[in-house]
Amino acid sequence: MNRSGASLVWRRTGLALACTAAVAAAAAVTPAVAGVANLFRGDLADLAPAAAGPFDHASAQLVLVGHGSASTVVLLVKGVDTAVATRTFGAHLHSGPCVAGNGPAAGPHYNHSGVVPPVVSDATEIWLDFTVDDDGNAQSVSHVDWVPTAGQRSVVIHQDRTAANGTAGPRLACLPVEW
Ligand SMILES: [Cu+2]
Repeated sequence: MNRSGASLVWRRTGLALACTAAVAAAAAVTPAVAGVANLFRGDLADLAPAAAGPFDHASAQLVLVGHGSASTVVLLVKGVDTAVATRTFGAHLHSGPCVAGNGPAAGPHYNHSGVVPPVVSDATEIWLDFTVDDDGNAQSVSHVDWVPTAGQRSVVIHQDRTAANGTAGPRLACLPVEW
């Protein structure tokens, strides 16, 4: 009887571990599960290597939180050249990968509208424009009522703030966002 009981406890523990592993695996492939957060961090890749730029020594982290069918996305940038303090830069989630020296590789903005041509706005795309402070740091938050699908994606930082039509000038740097 004791041995049977011990066996049952072991089995339950094993099941609990298996469940934990399954949840961790699900979190790695999709943020669509309520309360799941994906974190991406690292040095920014240079998309304009021909000239020195304000993000050449900067790093960033992106937190992508899926809650139900909505997402909250937080971008933190640090190490920006303080010569550009108070300036606002455009930043967006792009559908393609972050490849140093290759701005076009990031592709277009990730767009959720599902129509051609896409409806472009801060509700159909994840826009993360930020203003650099006196210490070379910046942060921004976007909230959308949908969840981006997994893939090799990136956050691209542009030279200008984002215009109403979604344009923001040349691509300066990017952060890989792949899950
Ligand atoms: Cu962009």
